Amino acid sequence: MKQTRDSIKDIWGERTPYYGNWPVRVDAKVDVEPERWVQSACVLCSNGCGMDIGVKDGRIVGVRGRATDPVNHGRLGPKGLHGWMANNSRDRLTQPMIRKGDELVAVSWDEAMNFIVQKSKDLIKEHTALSIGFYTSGQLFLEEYYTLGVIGKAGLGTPHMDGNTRLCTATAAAALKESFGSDGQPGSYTDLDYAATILHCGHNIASQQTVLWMRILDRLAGPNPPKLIVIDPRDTFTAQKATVHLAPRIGTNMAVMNGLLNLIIQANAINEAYINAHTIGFEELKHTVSTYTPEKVEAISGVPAGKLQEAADILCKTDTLVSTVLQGFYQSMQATAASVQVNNIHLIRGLIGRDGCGIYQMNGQPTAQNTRETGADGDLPGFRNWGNEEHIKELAQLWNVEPAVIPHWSPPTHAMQIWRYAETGSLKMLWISATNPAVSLPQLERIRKILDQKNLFKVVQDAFMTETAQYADVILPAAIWGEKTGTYTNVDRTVHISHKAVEPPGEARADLDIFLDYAQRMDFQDKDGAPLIKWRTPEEAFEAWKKCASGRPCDYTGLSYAKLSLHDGIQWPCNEQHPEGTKHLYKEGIFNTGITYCETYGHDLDTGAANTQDQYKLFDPKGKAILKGTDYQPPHEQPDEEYPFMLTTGRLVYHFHTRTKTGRSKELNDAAPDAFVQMSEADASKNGFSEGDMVEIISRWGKAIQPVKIGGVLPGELFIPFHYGYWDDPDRVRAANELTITEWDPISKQPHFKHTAVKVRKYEQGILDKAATLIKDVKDSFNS
Ligand SMILES: Nc1nc2c(c(=O)[nH]1)N[C@H]1C(S)=C(S)[C@@H](COP(=O)(O)OP(=O)(O)OC[C@H]3O[C@@H](n4cnc5c(=O)[nH]c(N)nc54)[C@H](O)[C@@H]3O)O[C@H]1N2
Ligand SMILES: Nc1nc2c(c(=O)[nH]1)N[C@H]1C(S)=C(S)[C@@H](COP(=O)(O)OP(=O)(O)OC[C@H]3O[C@@H](n4cnc5c(=O)[nH]c(N)nc54)[C@H](O)[C@@H]3O)O[C@H]1N2
Ligand code: SF4
Ligand SMILES: [Mo]
Repeated sequence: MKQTRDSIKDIWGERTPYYGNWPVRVDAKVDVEPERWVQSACVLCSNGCGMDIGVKDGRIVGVRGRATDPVNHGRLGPKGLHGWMANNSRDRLTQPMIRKGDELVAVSWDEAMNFIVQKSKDLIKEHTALSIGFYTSGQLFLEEYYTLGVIGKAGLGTPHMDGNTRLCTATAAAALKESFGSDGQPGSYTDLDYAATILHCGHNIASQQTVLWMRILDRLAGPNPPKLIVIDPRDTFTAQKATVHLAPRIGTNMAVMNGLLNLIIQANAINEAYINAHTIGFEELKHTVSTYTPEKVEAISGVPAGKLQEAADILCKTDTLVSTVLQGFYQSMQATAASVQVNNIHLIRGLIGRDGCGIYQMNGQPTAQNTRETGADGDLPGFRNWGNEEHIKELAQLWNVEPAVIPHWSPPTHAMQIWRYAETGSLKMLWISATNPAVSLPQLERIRKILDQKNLFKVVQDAFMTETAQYADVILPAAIWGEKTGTYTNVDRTVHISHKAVEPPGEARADLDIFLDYAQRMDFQDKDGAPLIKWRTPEEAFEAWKKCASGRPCDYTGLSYAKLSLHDGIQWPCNEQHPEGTKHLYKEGIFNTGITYCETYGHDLDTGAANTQDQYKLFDPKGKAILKGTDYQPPHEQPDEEYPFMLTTGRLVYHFHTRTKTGRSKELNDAAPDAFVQMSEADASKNGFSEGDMVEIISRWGKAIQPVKIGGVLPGELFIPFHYGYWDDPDRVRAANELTITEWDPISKQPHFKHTAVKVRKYEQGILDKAATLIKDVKDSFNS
């Protein structure tokens, strides 16, 4: 076995200190010497590191970073280096299955697809297409999402389509739309090469984007190192490197952000010329934040007034700034409102649209950007505005259908509402692709009940027998990364192509082929009676998408499979004006907020009430950015006498989500074999808990049993990683989401995974039933 380093022990590898030009370091791990290398990019987080897949005898045998790729300059992290092992796992799904009685029985593709088609037709006849919903992913390829989007919007005409991106980066999209008029990250990763200050908001980048963190570590080790501000209640790897670490109480981000903005404005560190020329709403914002003195912020958040001042001083003086925002903001109270305040810092200081100034309303999943661009999350493709009739007409023309077919009479149904419709019975068919809601949605007891309903027809399209697949009426075995060709876009808008390297196992098929097959069997037609979907291959799908994206912010018209295969990643918009792609959006200070171009007319930050086109007319920003603020609101569920702790949940460096991939790599799994509950030393000693003691954690929504891990969190707070479900340990109730609350942000509709009030007591064997409702027969799959 050859590897350039043991990335389990040495997560980030050796330093290559720099300022300006990040040196190359090629990381690799191969089991045996490959016969050939196939161009690809990693799919285990939104960083999108360029990598080659090593192939021998028709099997994946390793990976190496691509030295020339602008995203990673050859580097790979532990997940990237080890995650491919899952492809070769012997427990892959290899045949379609249909539930017959209590059994899932292997059937042919014909039988499975005909069954789904018959069911769809029956439902449409009896209940209209509004009885059919789709819950997809941030992990398919662009071509697959676009095809699915067209099926939903122009084939069936159902508004019930969303992705797990709702749990992930709905707030990224919402925050960008509220400030700049459309989705699309303003900056470029190269900003990190020059930035004097880096601000991480609720983002443990050291663990969750290890390669981007290597870039920052290399800057910290080089000349002119940046100052780092980290806002996270826990003492994370990221926080440990901070110049200033602000550790607010869980759920109090808004107060901290208002406090920072207030100090910047009070110090007159604002760029008045920029504000006047390129923004609207400054006076209101100033008024809103004016009462957030450091003392008030300290009272709300626990962040010492002096620390807030220290952070503000850095933000006042810096002439370049890169900010990243992620789940500590997106999955917490006032998610969109707080994330928008990060945009506001950049706008009022004029730190946007040039080298060294980037805002990352971060993505998490590798292809979440494409879910949003193509409309597979329910939005309209090409960042079009569902409230703008002209945008609907454009799509209708492109697809050659009547505008009325495209569901746009109300906002698209968000995932949490789709699950609610399934619960109440108006949704009768749910097609779940590339996501595992039986572990990743909040309040799992409720989700299991919904999935268990006999009158909900469930199609599950996955590569493994997940906790969710156990409930399926039909299982469709999917080919995954490495086994199919397609493109995807990372968080700094860099588009990569990933070529098929090996055949999928058994009869597993690419998601694109499955969706195309469904469209053909359903006989979806355009106005002229021709097939609605006119493409058969990934490349043809990409070409069709280019037409849809043309002239929109995410313009792909200058890209092609040939170009992407010749080059490394290229940043959209890439078109005639920008044939080599675009580093920075909004260079001239002109934003996508014009009334005919914008993706949204905006929302009230408190209630989430949406503006109509007429309301927008009253303040049409005509290309200026929108500064919006509001007051702090506490989380609805506060710790009290009965539930004295605030629980938060999140990730570990070695695992990806519900571990369907990383749990099948022996190295990654050995590095983090089980869940735990993290607790402060003070609380452990007060309650008489020692390291490793099994405790029962109880919320109003469910319970879980975990070993105690002491240190790293504030007193009164707990943390549980959410990766661990039941496929490899059906005997202990351990999923973090047994405990989480069902509520969401009023604008982005992203659930609040980051705060639930809980109590903890010593676990005594026998108090709890085993996870009886759960998986019974997935025992021997692990590490095979
Ligand atoms: N290793 C690994 N990497 C991943 C993933 C993975 O599963 N594993 N998943 C990918 C995906 S899809 C995503 S979305 C990203 C997520 O990446 P992150 O957002 O970095 O991950 P989380 O651990 O969910 O949350 C980040 C931090 O939020 C903090 N937090 C909790 N509550 C609050 C609060 O009230 N305020 C503030 N300021 N912070 C709070 C937590 O302490 C935690 O350290 O990671 C991506 N990368
Ligand atoms: N408590 C708590 N819950 C959370 C979070 C949290 O921080 N705390 N974070 C949330 C976030 S940000 C996210 S992104 C979600 C993630 O939650 P999920 O989406 O449920 O997590 P994954 O395990 O990534 O599930 C992806 C599934 O797709 C399958 N798959 C992979 N590639 C392919 C493919 O090419 N085709 C098909 N058909 N299937 C494929 C995998 O086998 C896997 O079963 O969890 C959310 N839930
Ligand atoms: S940082 Fe993300 S994309 Fe890069 S190797 Fe790690 S998991 Fe893969
Ligand atoms: Mo995510």
